[in-house]
Amino acid sequence: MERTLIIVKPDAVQRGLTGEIIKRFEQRGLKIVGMKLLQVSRELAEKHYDVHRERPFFTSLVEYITSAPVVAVALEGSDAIVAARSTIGATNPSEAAAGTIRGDYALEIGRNLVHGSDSVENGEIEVANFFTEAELCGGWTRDVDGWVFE
Ligand code: D4T
Repeated sequence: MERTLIIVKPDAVQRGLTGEIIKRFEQRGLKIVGMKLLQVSRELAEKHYDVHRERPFFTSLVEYITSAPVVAVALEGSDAIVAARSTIGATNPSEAAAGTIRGDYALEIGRNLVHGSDSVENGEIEVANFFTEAELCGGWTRDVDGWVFE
């Protein structure tokens, strides 16, 4: 099973889209193993977006993610990384397919509503950056798992 970190970003929380976004991952079959509302600190934001530190949009990216509360969700599932990213849609919402979260609810890259980890390795790292082990319910058995996972 893979793990991915989903961040329901400040614009999504402000627009009242939190439930709609989480619903889409849930109905896809991904299992919630951690979830919390938090205000991202500058330190955590810079760590999360460290790979973009030298990019021209880094400052606005950090300001955006720290501007209001977010909902962090740790999801588990077979191919969770690819599955979550296809549900999210292309990074630039203007190129995101209709039916994806960004394609249905967003227009601009700097207000793209949701984050999903981009690799198995980053999924593990990002979940650990946002959750302590005690905050995760890693081992819970979901009764429908046999009807979602083969
Ligand atoms: P996140 O990380 O937010 O889920 O987005 P993606 O995984 O889809 O895209 P990314 O890492 O390439 O970009 C991170 C973040 O930076 C913003 N961004 C990106 C931006 O404002 N301008 C840009 O030109 C790019 C490439 C959007 C997402």
